[in-house]
Amino acid sequence: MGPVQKNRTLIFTYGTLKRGFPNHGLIEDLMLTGDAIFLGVYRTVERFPLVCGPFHVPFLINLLGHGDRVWGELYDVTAKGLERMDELEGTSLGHYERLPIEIFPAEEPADHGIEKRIAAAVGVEAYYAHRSYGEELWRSNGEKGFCRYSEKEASGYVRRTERPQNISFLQQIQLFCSSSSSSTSSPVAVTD
Ligand code: PCA
Repeated sequence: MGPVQKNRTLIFTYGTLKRGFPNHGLIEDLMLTGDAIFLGVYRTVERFPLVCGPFHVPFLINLLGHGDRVWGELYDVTAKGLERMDELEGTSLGHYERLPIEIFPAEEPADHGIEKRIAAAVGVEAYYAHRSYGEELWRSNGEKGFCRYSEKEASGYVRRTERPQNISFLQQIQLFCSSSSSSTSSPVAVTD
């Protein structure tokens, strides 16, 4: 293992980026060039809602104290790796927002230099549901979450390329929220 480098960010992944899940290919690509390093299985110190939205896409919601301590995987990524991940998560489009999170090792860390890596990193961050819809998404899931995005949750996942192209991701989220919450009126029609 080479020296711990600066300008790296630790990313806690909890959804489709994890090993065995549909977007892990991106991390695999990044690992080939040293732009991502797997550090181990971690859990959040605090409880957070973890829910599924449209297409079984997982969302961690920034509502501390609700839900469970969430399980995920920690990666050390370079600036280049981070850029690719931000792009996938649509941070500039308001899909997810990358914010700090506190975590602890749930298993023996994969990397023994972990303390040094944590010290050298800019911070540990995760991709949360954007604040513009996070709370609403939590409510429309009946305020029920899970502690781990597992095969069961992921089994209905629809890849971006296979989703309807005539409606944006944020519109899909709105549609999901309005059709699954009992308190609101009928869902918005998305016909042309
Ligand atoms: N990808 C990111 C955020 C949600 C998702 O599916 C992750 O796995 O952490």
